Parts: sequence; C-alpha cells; structure tokens
Amino acid sequence: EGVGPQEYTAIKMKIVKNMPEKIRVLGKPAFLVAATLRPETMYGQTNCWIHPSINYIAHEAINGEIFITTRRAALNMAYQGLTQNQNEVTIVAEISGQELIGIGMESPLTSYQVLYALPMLTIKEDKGTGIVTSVPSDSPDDFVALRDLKTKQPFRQKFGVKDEMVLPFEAIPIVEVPGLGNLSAPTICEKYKIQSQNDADKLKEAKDIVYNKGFYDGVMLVGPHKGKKISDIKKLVQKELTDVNQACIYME
Ligand code: A2H
Repeated sequence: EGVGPQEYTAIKMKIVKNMPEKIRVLGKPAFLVAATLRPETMYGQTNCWIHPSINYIAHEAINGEIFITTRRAALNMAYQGLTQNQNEVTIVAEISGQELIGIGMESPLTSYQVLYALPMLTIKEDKGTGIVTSVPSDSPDDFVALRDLKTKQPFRQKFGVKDEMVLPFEAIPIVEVPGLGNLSAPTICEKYKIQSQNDADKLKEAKDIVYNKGFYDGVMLVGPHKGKKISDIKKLVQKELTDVNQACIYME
C-alpha cells in the first residue's frame, strides 16, 4: 500500500431481493459494487460485507444502471468513466449500511444463486467501495466474520440478519494451497486457534500466510482455469468478468 495506484476488480452484484424502497422506485437495475484484489475467488463467494454505520450512496452509473458505493468511491469512478456523466457523481439516494443489510443479490461465478449483504465492523470507509466480497474458503477475515454471525444469535439480531441469510452458507473449496489444503482460511484459523474477529494480531499473521501462499502457490480447483496457478489466471478472470459486464476495473 502507498506505493502507487492499486487496481481492483469492481464486482457488480445485482439486487434481486429485499430491494430498499428508495432504490426500487428508481426503476433501474441496481448493484452493490464490491472491490476485490482476487477476482478468481468469486467462485467461492458466500455473501458480501457492509459496514452498518458507513453512509453509502446510490448513483447513476454507465449504461443506465445504479451503483451503490461509498461517496468517495463514486467520485473516483466519475474520473474513470464509470458514471453516467463524465467527471460527475449524480446521487439518486443516500443509504446507510444498516439499510443495506439483508439485501439479496446475484453475484458472478459463485454457486449460490442468491447471497446476502451482512455486517462486518472492520470495513474501512477509505478503501475500495466500502463493500467487500466474502470468500470464507480463502480469506481468514471472511471466514471468522461469517462464523461469528453463525454462532452468535444476538449478533444477528442486533443487525436484523435473518437466519436464512447466514446459516445455509458454507465455505466452498475453490483453491488448493500446498500445506493448507482446499479450505486454506478455515484450516489456518483452526491452526492458530482464532476465536473471533477481535483476535486482530493472530488474524493478521494468518492472513499474511494465506494470502501469500494462496496467490503465489495456489492452484484453481474449479471453472475453466482448473489446474492453473492463481497468479497466472487472476487477470484472465478479471477480463472474463469485464467482457460480460459483470465487473469493471477500478483504481485508487
Ligand atoms: B479481497 P488492500 Cl479471498 N475494508 O477480496 C476492508 N477490506 C477491504 C475493503 C474495505 N473497504 N475493500 C476491500 N477489502 C478487502 C477477496 C480476497 C481478498 C481474498 C483473499 C485476499 C484478499 C475476498 N474478500 O485481499 O488493502 C478485499 O478482500 C488480500 C489483501 O487494498 C480486497 O481483496 O490490499 C482486499 O481487502 C484489498 O486490500
């Protein structure tokens, strides 16, 4: 970080359930847009993460679509040709993270037909779009946050998360990592005895290992790039998604 521009894949997740009224009345296709460095992990997505107390906006994107992101990300998008009016953000609704929780979406590549926006308290407002794809098989942060929601009913209740938005969703094996198997994040969290998302130090260590090994030594287990190394296919998957308008390139 801090060494120049970072290129993300902005994943378009189409709202198909529990659309907030102020978005529905716009009568346009609307998307939660998540920024990821690992587009090939979309095969294992189980949900997306929202910060309940961040304020998001719905804005006019290219092709008559509505994107939901932070205001900051929308402004960056405006200078990258991703908004309807060049260099301009046209806000059509302001919406709190809490209001986004429980929205149901269709997302590219994953085997779950509909997945849900769920709360994560460690999301940063000043990174990406403020919306994060959740891949518990390959991200310790995602695995632990999903497990916390599954095991702690009061946590679900506090944020209005229904059981059916969480309980049926399991990590999907998508990447084989030498020494860590095909569910590298759950495996390392077990090994380091990480109890919850508050175990920040242990989580950081676990992440450093899984992210590095996953990216440089990991091998894809599913999809058309099965058998190939992650570092060789990241760009290919990004292009496949942007070619069919399910993602955009987003820089910051
Ligand atoms: B990655 P970097 Cl499977 N707040 O996506 C907190 N985290 C955020 C965020 C925000 N506002 N925006 C994006 N991120 C996460 C997938 C993934 C990611 C996997 C493995 C590694 C990985 C699934 N979550 O990232 O600080 C997103 O999680 C390794 C770092 O810009 C995004 O990619 O380097 C990554 O952090 C961007 O982090």
